[in-house]
Amino acid sequence: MAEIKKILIANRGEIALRVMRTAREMGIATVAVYSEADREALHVRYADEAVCIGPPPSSESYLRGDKIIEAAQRLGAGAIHPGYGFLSENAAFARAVGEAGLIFIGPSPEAIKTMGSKLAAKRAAGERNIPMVPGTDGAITDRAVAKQVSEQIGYPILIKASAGGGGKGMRVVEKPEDFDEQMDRAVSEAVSSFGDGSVFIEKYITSPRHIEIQLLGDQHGNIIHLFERECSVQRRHQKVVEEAPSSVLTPEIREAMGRCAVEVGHACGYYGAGTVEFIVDDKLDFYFLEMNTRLQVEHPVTELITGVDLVRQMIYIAEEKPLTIKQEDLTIRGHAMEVRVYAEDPANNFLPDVGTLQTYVRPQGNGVRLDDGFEQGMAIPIHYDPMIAKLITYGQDREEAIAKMIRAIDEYQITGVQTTLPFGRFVMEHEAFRSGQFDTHFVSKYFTPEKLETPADDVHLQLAALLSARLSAEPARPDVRSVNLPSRDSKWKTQRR
Ligand code: MV4
Repeated sequence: MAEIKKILIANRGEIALRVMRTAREMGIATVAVYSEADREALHVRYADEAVCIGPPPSSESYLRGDKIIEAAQRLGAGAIHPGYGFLSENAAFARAVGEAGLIFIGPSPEAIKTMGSKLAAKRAAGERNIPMVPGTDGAITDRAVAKQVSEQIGYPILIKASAGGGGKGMRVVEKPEDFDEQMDRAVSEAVSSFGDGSVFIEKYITSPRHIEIQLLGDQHGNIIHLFERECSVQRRHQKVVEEAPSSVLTPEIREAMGRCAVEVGHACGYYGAGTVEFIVDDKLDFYFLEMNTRLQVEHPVTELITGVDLVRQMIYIAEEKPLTIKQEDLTIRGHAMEVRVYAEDPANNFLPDVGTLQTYVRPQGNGVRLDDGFEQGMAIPIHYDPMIAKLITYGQDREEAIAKMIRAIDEYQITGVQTTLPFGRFVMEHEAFRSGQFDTHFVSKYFTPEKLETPADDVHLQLAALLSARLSAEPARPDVRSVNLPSRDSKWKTQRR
């Protein structure tokens, strides 16, 4: 068994901080790496030591595995945690870390590689009786055969790139006449995006829910699941709201999905934290889609309903310790909700809106967790993902988690950049969301910018009221309440710059 005493975190922003916090709780020293754009970043300040690894572009910094490994060796960090994104699902990096005599806090390079190919993942799962969407067994080599298979499956069908991810390289074909055109597009997109033109066909499930199962596996062959997360509310394959548990699963289906997910894990000798992604149709039939071999953005909702610190478990697993959590000991307690806060303008087609956080006041209180990486006055760099924070709430049940989310969104004050907070509030207030009757089309079906409460007039009225109150008031008596806390019907959540 290898004891980890110092971890280098090969990431930035909220996830770098998230990992460092657990490391610190465990008495493990932390090393941050950062680009020239992140000199002042919180993850750099929080870490025990920090190393600049290059210019702002990711390709010259956070994606430079060689520099990161060298930094770990130089500072005596025995292990590297990759977070999500960047190098987290790069099998060559995981291998290089091991070859440098360091511990990669994550799965084996082989498991990363297998699951990085959707076809290889389906092949591995296919040997274990996991339900899968009807489709071709392997990559399409003969177009005539592929067309025939599509007729058998029944239109609409979906062409997917084996190397694809995040919805890239996916093409819906509604009718046989469109087959050739869409196939050409899918292949050329797969080649240009992934350098691999392998595509396969599946029946298109028209209104699915996206439900994923969290796994933990140790290096001794034990794998457990930590129930599901529902991630159906997404926009152009970018998740916006996640929750646990899902409001549609019955205990029986939950258990069946959990067992299937564990089987998928065994199929590739999985260890570390991983997520098995399913789609669920309107009859609650579920189908395995793919596996993500990293800690996911939305992992906190699982932590809140299970009480398990997933990062702590990842570190134990990397130290070759056997899992001490037994499947039968795990239960779901309460309900957790997560809203991703992006520096994007939901009133303007979610255009990225970088700038400086002029005001940044965090929500607090019972049942609120905020994972972020910024402070008031900081600029959001243009070089990286525009996610500012994850706002997570926990309640005894779904209604309570939603109520806390709305309250927390209203307390959260951000000015200087537009954010997706008003959009998160729109989702929380929507009848389809509240009733649990939604699928992956929720956003395109229900959202238009006019749905946002953007009473610019109200803001002006409020400012005018505030100003006149100030002007007529006795010489500056600090009135903390009017400055920092929203009134019940405050509309400052949608405040414009
Ligand atoms: C599907 C599907 C319908 N039928 N596969 C999108 C991303 C990738 N992980 C898989 N995706 C889908 N695969 C079949 N056979 C619909 C989607 C899909 C989707 C899935 C999960 C969450 C959001 C989605 C949005 C659009 C399409």
